[in-house]
Amino acid sequence: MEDFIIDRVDNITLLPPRSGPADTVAGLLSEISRIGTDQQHGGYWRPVFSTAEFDLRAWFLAHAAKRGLDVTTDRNGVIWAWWHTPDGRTGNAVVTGSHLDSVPGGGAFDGPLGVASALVAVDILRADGVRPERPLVIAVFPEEEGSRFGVACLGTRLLTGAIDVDRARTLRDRNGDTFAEVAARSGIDPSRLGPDPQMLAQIGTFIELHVEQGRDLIDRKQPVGIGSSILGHGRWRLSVTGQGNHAGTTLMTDRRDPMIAAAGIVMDIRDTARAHPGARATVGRLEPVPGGTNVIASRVDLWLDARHPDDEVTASVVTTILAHARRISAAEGCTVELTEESVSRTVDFDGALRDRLSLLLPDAPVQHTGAGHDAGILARFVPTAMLFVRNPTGVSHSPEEYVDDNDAEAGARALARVLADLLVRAG
Ligand code: HGY
Ligand code: MN
Ligand code: MN
Repeated sequence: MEDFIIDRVDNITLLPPRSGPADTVAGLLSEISRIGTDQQHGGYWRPVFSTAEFDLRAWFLAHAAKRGLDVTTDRNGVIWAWWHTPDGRTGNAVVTGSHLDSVPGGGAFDGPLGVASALVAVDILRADGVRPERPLVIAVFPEEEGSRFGVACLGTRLLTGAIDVDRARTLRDRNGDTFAEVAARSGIDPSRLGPDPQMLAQIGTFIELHVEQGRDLIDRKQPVGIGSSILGHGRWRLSVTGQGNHAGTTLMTDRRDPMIAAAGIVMDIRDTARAHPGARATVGRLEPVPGGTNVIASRVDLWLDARHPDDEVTASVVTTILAHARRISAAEGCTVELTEESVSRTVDFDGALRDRLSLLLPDAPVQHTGAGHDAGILARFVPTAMLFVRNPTGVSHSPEEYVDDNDAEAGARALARVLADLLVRAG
């Protein structure tokens, strides 16, 4: 496994690890609570390879070092923090972890809860005298949200070969910078991006703990749940093209306004999703070009997020939306193009592993999730499971996302329980 350390920590203030009493999940999260606050939207904005995410990487590196974990950052920017076995074997590792990047206006827990809980779980295992017979690795995966470069779980897709590397290199952020350019500025050699079969082969089991996204555990009066499946989901860009013009000199009868067509398409997306039971479709991002107050847009880009348990239905929803979008656009003298940006098929987690977790955590309900996760990508390659921690609001991708301190600690204890079983029992 080739690796290198991103040596950018020198120009980032390393948060001194807390000395004194054992870390708690709530305490770790409070340490990073000031990093990457989103002044514009509230909540957090921690795009991959931004200063905020680098500060979070530095925070994690400091806590991994404090625990004597052997840390490497690989060719794709994934951080691997190893608790080696006494004989230093590397295969059949138990890996846990999550992501530190966020959506714009994101909550405090989506991603960081899994990373902080992994650090505390290591502390619990050590305090309990667990002597791992398999390596334990905490992983931090970059660009899980896909909120900078548009592809969800970009880090785990690169690791596993689930994305064409040339396509990954040419993905652009909102400034027009490519992933290759930003990676190079971040100390990553773009020519080395891509699958890491040696590292993937070392992963025996992956367990991701994550804040619950949606309302379930609060109603079932349980602090922790076990994942059964991830809803298939995808992202498509619709580009509606019309005639840019002057807002004051263009009569209403002389317009080919893509904003009007886009408005009709957004409403139709809602109606089409409603017509497919179980489907979810969202337009959370819409960008007029050029975006002037006194300018009729020449083009409007809007992004569709569509999801359904049955991948065929998701495809049918998108096909229907495109057919309607073409009709709506034509009625406004406009045209529309659809571009697929990121698709993740529905994933069922490993049944035997899920059942093993249910035996270890008999009170934990088994629940599906409508949110995507790196666990969804890795599940195709290694036995994978998820733990969810109660979110009383059920709200996520918003500052209202919440986990109370006691549940956060309960999550870390549940994770430690699962890891202890996996670390000392083969398989
Ligand atoms: O979009 C999702 O489902 C996940 O939060 N990345
Ligand atoms: Mn997440
Ligand atoms: Mn998320």
